[in-house]
Amino acid sequence: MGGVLGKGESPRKGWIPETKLEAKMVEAMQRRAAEGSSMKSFNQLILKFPKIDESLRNCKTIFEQFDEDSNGAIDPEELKHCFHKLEIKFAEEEIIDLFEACDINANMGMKFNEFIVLLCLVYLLKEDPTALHAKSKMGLPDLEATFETLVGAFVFLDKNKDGYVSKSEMVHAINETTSGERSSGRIAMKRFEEMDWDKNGTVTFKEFLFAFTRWIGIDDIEEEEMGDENV
Ligand SMILES: [Ca+2]
Ligand SMILES: [Ca+2]
Ligand SMILES: [Ca+2]
Repeated sequence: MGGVLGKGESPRKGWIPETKLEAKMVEAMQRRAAEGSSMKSFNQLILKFPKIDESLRNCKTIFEQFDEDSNGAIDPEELKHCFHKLEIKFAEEEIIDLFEACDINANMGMKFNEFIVLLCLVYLLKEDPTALHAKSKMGLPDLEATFETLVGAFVFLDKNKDGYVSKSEMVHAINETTSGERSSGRIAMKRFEEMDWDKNGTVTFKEFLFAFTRWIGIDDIEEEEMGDENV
């Protein structure tokens, strides 16, 4: 079957990021992709699920600690305190951009899964070599190792290293893993559709992370949104 991407092709060079934050994310991801990924197969990622799951769940105490009024969500003020305590030196504008990007139901509160996605994006963005805060540690070594795995997984999927995962890249990754089983194409499609939240045909790192929190079951998204699945 055709349509599988070779490593050298880059048909999406001209893809235009929708926001400034997305542009930064894509840039950071392209930089990381140039360094390569230690991930060799999709199975390797799946094998790491339990460890990632455990590490992210442990993050709940951090979440609760920063949810100062204990209302189950982190608001922009609480997030600023959080960045301050973790010594993440982002400009106020950057913090607000991140907040809005991750607050997917737009109620000005970070739920646990949104908070995790946000921290992971921070992890990716803070390695910007031009930034003063480069190489600063978040002081969360266990979590950072997990974020590194997630970045590595995305880099593995993004064969043409443009900072996005396309449908054909997803098919390619799954095919590599399952060595041509009949159902693998369908599995790849399903996984891709689960990830491509805004249905624009391409998956950003943020979308990948949200899908991931759903796969391991730590999302707080209302069930209605996931309803009437066509199996
Ligand atoms: Ca709160
Ligand atoms: Ca790509
Ligand atoms: Ca998308």
